[in-house]
Amino acid sequence: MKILVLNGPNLNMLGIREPKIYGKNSFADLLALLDQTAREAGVEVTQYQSNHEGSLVDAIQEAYGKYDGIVINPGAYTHTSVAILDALKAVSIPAVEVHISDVDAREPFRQISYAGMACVKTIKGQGLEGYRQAILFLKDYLKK
Ligand code: CA2
Repeated sequence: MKILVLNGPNLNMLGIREPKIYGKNSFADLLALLDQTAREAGVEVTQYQSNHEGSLVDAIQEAYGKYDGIVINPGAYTHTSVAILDALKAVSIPAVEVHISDVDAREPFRQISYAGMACVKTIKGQGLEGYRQAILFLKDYLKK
């Protein structure tokens, strides 16, 4: 089972600022957690981070026929990108949306998610642990 984890803009800056919102863990810690989860769950996990909307759209398109599931944290593009929503719909790969923070408890503009409209599940406010939950959920979902 092959899962693609996509991270959007600024997520590579994790741990550098705003620890009250995003926690103290770094992006390197997230990559380590993904590796550990992949080993434990017996699934293949590939991670890609980009600050560019089009690169994320390209990555989703390139996943077609190669990956069984997608975990996506589109960062700020969550709240703006119809292009990412359309790409997820186009490839029709089961996707889980992850947000480290509880977006529902923040500014009103963070309460709209375009990408989430094409996802089978959204996990928010669980910190980096949300990525682990998303991979385990997809493993189970894809088996059914
Ligand atoms: O909670 C999440 O995971 C978000 O997707 C994170 C995005 C934010 O725009 C979304 O509304 C919710 C931000 C990515 C990280 O931004 C940083 C900002 C300052 C320091 C480090 C990272």
